Amino acid sequence: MNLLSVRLRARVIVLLPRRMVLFASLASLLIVFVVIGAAQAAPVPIVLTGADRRPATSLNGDWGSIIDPYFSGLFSFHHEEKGNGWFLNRKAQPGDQFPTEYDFSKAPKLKVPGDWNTQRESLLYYEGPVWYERDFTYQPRQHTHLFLHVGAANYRSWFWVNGQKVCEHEGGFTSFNCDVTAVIHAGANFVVGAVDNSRIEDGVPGLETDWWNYGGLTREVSLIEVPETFIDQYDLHLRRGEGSVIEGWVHLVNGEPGAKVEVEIPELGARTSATTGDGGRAAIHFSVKGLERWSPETPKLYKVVVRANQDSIDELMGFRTVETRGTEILLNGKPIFLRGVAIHAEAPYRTGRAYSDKDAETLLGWAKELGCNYVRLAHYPHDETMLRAADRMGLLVWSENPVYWALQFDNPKVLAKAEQQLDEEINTSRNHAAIILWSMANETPNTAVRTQFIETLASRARTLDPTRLITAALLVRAEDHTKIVDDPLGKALDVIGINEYIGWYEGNPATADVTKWRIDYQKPLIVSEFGGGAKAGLHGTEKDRWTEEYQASIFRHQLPMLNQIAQLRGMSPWVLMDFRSPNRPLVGIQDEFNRKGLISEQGQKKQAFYVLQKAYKDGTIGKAE
Ligand code: GCB
Repeated sequence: MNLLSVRLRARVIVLLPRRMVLFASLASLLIVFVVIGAAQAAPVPIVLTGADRRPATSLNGDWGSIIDPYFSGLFSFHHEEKGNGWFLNRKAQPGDQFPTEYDFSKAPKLKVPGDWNTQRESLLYYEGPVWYERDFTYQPRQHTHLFLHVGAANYRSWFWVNGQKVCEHEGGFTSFNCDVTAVIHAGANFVVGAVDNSRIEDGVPGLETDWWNYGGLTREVSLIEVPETFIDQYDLHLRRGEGSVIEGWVHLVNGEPGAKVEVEIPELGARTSATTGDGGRAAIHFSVKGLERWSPETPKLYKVVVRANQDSIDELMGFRTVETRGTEILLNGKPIFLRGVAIHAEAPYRTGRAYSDKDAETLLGWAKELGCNYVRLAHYPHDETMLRAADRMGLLVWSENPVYWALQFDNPKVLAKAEQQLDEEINTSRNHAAIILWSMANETPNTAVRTQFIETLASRARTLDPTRLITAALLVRAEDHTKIVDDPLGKALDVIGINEYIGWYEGNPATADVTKWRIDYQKPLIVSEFGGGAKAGLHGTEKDRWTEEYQASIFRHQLPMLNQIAQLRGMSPWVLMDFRSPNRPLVGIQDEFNRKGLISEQGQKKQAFYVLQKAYKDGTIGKAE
């Protein structure tokens, strides 16, 4: 606000009666706040589809790190946002009139990608802000846009380049891109990020989860350069009901309406072009001959080139259709049974947040060994590496929004956060053939406000992507020995997911033998969780909890029970591998790991692994129709 406008307002106020003066002053105060707020509002990061397919300058590696539990690097002693926070990356100068109480160049390093909890013993339980700094050199080229690409920062993050704020982001499991074009210099540059993994009441997820709250820059960070006019998002998929029509759209930023967009699949000799409309979007629709459809048995991927103006992206994509018919799930028009397992993004052997190709190949390799054609990637969007591996290895995927347990379902801010994360999840990963299901939520309380909240998400997901199926993992209620699936949220879903723990949290393994099921929806059903805990190497009788025998017995009793559910079309027992959770402190058994894994975090297979493997390989579990 400039001085002139302040003086003008002062003169107007002199001419007003007293009550109105008060009102005018309040209003002007409001204006001041709004103006200051607007000046400080951080630029909103954008979503790039197929970001990992673009040439990039990696910013992975060692970053200087400062642990800042009181967030004093950003907030003053009166909790005002500082103008001279640690994002300035100051170096103390002789004769300075004030002390500089931090120095990134002397600070210990943290590796990116990587959670901080498993990199430094003192940070295992840390929840709060941590500062990251990295120097880099760059030679910007004219007529380009440059983005700071962040694969994931759990949970809130703020970024500055050369001291200038470039973005803020909330949500720990989706990638985002901050426009840094205006702030990069030729030569030496630096980026500072503050990442805060504090759990917050109005977060998504909220305060309680059953996984470790790994903080930090848990996925890759890079600089992505694109031309001035560039493709930010695109969607290409096989049209339902046809084996030879590919359709979708390509969206161009900064293009003139009527700009030409091209899509080419060289191996099929197929090529099409289209022009963008007012919103920058070009509709794609073309026929291809000789397309081999993607499936778990034949996970065929094609190189697909998307071009517009000076921009071009080389994608690697599979083409398949998915739909439901009554209580069946059809893949490429044929009924399929989903032999699955649930997986957390926990790194095998070293623990911590998974991020590498090797992590993904180990986890998905175990799923293949188990006989799976499907995996539930719980409880949040996993990284591109995992999705690319699933595409390559032929594993269908349930991808999940972190709407987990209890959120503030009556808070519109929380809905906006869930919507934002859902948008990011879909817009970044919509071209993976492996993903067939978008899951809206896990085990949420059955209340009207919750149902409305998730229905809103479901219809948003359908609008964003009408080509996939919508699901959620519901809770089940019981009347005597009958399990009843009648959660009203089921109405909004294409496929019903349910979690149940017969033999672990209720009854004993044999309780499954006398359990009947009543499912009030004539839709396909996936048992998205069942299982129980066992410590690898601990043996005893089938009656001794925590032994491999007890866990195996749960599976032996569950499988025949589940087989009797007429509309059962898939399952993903909980869980492939043991994972860290602070809710699991039992000494000598859990030691802060959820032990429901079929495999320990050190790769030891438990007996239950082989029980399930046999059922999957013999085909004694599940019917496709
Ligand atoms: C559940 C949750 C999952 C937990 C699991 C357990 O129902 O969906 O996140 O880890 O139970 O082990 O209790």
